[in-house]
Amino acid sequence: MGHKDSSFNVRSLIKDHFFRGPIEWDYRPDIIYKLLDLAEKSLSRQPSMLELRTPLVVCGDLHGQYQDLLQIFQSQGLPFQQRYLFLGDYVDRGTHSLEILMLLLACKVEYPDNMFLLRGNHEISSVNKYYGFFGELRMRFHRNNEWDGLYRRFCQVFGYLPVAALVNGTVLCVHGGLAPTLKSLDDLRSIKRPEIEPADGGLLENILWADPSLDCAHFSANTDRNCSYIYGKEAVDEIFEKLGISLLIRAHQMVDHGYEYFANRRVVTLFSAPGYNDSYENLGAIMKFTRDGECNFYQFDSATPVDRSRSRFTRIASTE
Ligand SMILES: [Mn+2]
Repeated sequence: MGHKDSSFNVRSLIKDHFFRGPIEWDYRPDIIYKLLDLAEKSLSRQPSMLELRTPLVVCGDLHGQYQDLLQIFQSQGLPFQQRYLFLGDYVDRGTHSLEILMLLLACKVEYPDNMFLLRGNHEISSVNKYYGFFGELRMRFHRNNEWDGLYRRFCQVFGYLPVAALVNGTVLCVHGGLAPTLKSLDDLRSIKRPEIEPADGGLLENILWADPSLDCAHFSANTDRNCSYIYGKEAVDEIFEKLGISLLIRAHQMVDHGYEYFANRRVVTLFSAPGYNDSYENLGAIMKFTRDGECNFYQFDSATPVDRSRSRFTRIASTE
């Protein structure tokens, strides 16, 4: 990683990130481009809908909170000893989207069967241009206008992120949730990548942006997001039947306790950015599946540089 070192070794990049802890890295653009090339190859080798088995740790939105990502790895195990699925929204809002992407993409390249990264609605150029990531790159790579090319390359690679994961054949994971045009798992399997800017009203856009809601029984326009749908309990029951699934794990919304159930515990929202955006006092949570498919939630407080002693993980009651 040193400036005099022209070689690039993914494993030492990962090791350095874990060894040095929550610091800001002075990445060389050529190293970023090399990692993005490797990550794009790795991501494009895997299908649009991943099919995974437990054990597995599932994590929700990170939003640039790099220290909280490190907390997750420290408490749950490094990615060579533990399998992870992230539900997207790596970038924007927080200050260190770049560190999160570098570490997670490096882990994807080095441990392709232990690191799985779904796409969130913030891994879209028309979103992350305005909510932090673009500005972070512009500020950090203002010399020689390097930020422009880097930003465009990141957005291309985002287009290769898978969009859904099916765990143990019955647990569906997707960033936002359900859509009225989702009729079978094959609809998810056949989403073509790269779709760098998801088409208006298309299935990809809908599942990246959807929210569960008590305000409708079935589906209704998602007026808070200005696109996609809100889905109610009847929509959940109907689509679960069609897809043959028993649980939907999604992220996309800040919830006070880091996780929150909906529709008789058939849907769970998972959010892994505690103290979100420096403006909320929410906890973060992750969901850990044992080999047998049993799951527990772990909640954690934010790891701010001011008071890192607050960092802690609490195991809470298992799901039924
Ligand atoms: Mn989101």
